[in-house]
Amino acid sequence: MTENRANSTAPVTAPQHSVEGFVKEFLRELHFGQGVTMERASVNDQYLALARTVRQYLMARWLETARRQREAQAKSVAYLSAEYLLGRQLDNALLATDLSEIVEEGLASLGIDLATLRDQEVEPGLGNGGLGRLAACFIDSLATMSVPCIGYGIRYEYGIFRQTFVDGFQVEQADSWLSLGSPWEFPHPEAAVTVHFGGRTEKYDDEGVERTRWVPAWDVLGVPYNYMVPGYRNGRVNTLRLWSAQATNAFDLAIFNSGEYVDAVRAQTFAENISKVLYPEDSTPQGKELRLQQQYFFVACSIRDFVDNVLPADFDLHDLPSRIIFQLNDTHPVIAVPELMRVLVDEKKWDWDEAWAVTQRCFAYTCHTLLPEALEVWPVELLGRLLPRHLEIIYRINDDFLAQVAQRYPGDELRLRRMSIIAEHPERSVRMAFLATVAGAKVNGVAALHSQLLRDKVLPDFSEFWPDKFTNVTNGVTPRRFVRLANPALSELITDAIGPGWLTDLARLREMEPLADDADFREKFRAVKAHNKQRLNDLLQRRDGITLPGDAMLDVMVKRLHEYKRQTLKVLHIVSLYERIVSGELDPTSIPPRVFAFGAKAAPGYKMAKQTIALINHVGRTVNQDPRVKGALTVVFPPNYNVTLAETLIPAADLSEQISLAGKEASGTGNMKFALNGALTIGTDDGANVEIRELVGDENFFLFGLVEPEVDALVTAGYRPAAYYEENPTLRRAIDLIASGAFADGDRTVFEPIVSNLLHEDRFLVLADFQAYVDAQDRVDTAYQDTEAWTRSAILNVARTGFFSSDRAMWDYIDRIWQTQPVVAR
Ligand code: CRA
Repeated sequence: MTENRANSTAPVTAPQHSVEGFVKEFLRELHFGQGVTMERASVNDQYLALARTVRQYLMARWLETARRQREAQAKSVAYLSAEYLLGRQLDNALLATDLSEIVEEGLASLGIDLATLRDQEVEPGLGNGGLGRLAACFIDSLATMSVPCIGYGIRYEYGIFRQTFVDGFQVEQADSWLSLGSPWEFPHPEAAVTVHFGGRTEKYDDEGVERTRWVPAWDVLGVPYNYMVPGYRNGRVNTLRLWSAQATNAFDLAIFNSGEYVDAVRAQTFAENISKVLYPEDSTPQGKELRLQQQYFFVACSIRDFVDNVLPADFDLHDLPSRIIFQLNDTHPVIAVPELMRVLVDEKKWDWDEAWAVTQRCFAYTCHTLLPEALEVWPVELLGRLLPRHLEIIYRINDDFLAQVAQRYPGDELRLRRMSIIAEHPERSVRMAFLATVAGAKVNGVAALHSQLLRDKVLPDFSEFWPDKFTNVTNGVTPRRFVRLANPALSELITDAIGPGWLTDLARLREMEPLADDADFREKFRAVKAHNKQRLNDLLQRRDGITLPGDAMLDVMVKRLHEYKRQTLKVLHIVSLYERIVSGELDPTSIPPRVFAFGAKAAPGYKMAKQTIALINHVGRTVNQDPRVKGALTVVFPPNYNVTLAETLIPAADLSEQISLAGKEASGTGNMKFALNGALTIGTDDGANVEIRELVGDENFFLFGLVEPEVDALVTAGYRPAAYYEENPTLRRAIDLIASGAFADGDRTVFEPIVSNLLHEDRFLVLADFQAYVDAQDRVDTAYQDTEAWTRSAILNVARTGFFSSDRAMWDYIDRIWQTQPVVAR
């Protein structure tokens, strides 16, 4: 071995873990990476240099993790998700490397304020809401648990839109999160993968065996961008690999050769459109062709990557299930199933049955919804045009599956039609959830109630056919980001009380339970809340010019705007309080002052949701300006709710609003974040609320509303919302006030669609639950006035909700679905 070669295998080492070590590297990054001097450096230069410096501390661990992984040949989880709602990276990296203090001190010695640089980071908003944030929590947990995982997804050039308000109405702006530089990503253009689309299939004779090949019409390149996923102080750094679409040379050349230079450049844009923008619909897919292109694009790249690059060159693919489990995050990546079949049958020339046996063991499917409109279906016409070979494979999978069903239930035609992966009406289409269920080794829902309803209501024939395939894993959230980083004051209080072990073993929060009865501790707990409210106030002032009244209950509803989540019910409550005060029925000094805080984005094409946003803003404007309710009721709605805002808003909350119609919210994860940060929940018997209430106890939770079987019965019997309006004067006066135009400068037309929807349709039973909700809110008011008892409940919420750590969720996946093992350092 030559001298040079020997050097090239020298271990990669991190910069010194000291203030001097950090400052030296930081200045080097500033000078040689950014090409500026300290005197000339902008805040952005400083931020980029800082990010690159912190990255260096993780690099050795990252390379070492990859080496260890190759050596151990352990089974990996490949998490396939169209969304990762990561949130800011800098703080998380500082926490993982335990560098916060060093960096703060080092920067201060150079006259730089760490907080200012933190604020410079634009969060990667590559997801819509719960599903994308869940994926981000899961990869954080797996890294922290030393479980091999590679996250696969799409590097959208534009993430979730930036929301602004114009006259109270939502206006969307493009989220160009990459425009100031992207120091956390590592592009590898040399490792690009080709993905095919369109064309036709043809049969050919392969030494006496008839085979099929796909003759595609066009290609794009998938360029991998790697991101570090650091475990919490355990020396492990997993990888998130997001794919970016680029035009292939061949694609360009064909057009270049025809002399159409400008068209060729335009064609490039066509290919690159695939990863251009995240679809902004949260659980209501629009069935757009480009979306199917996105889905196929990223799973084709990911399977190719795993088979060709992650596995050793001589790997026998028959052993694939011992090395990988592809976890399908909802149906978005399900086209991976026919893609793996295509690779095995067409490219590797396996028999169908042999390929199917392996494929079936390589996939598992998580369903995240119960809403029928959220279950993806792709028209056969579209799928066949874009992916003709995959459509054939899906047909074959369906034929074989239906043959099995027919064998078990001879003559049951109706059942066959119900269970077919191909739906015939309203147009011939592929039911992706059925395909995922047929192919997946396991199918899970995301909360106990959801998994039950999934079996009983959404996929009953399938759960009868394969009872053992179905399981539950209740969602969780990462305590590193949502407690430690979001709530440093509470974290310190907890660590002082029970030591630091809770951060990686959240069930240990239980040890705090006795402290709920300790007056001294309660006092400290309240001081933490007050501090967090102050911090929120500072942020909102800086960000939006909003000032919160001091010393009010903070009642928060943050989540995507969707009718089933019932922001309208919350608005009706506020309007009703306002109306009762203004009409003299309610003495404003008899209730504790409240701030109602909202955060919500509406899908740009979702009219009712956008109207609701406008209604909240208009009600807010009226209420906040009216001297008769001043001090008692305040409404705030900061625009552009995102992970970064959540991190300051949630720790300040007293009351968490989780008021979806029972049976509609699969799980919720915001509900968990609030409870863990010491807010009490007012909620329906829905999603993970059920489990939160079981754990914290009825007396520490404000339950209201119809339960799922009651909802079902009411709808079946014929629900008539107007009856509630007619019979309940409080409700009637609130609705009438909205209808009168009182919140729209007298214009009765502006909110007419909301009013008439409530009175004549009300799909989500807002009016049916109104009185129960108002009564529960009265109980909240009473409870809040007993400060000591309220604090006790808040502490018990924290102490009893350790179950909702995403670490626990990951152990459940490992145990019930993946059968993987952590890989520990030797
Ligand atoms: N919209 C559910 O509605 C759930 C998350 C994560 C959702 C939430 O109740 O907490 O998933 N469903 O499991 C979804 O995206 C496609 O379906 C969500 O985020």
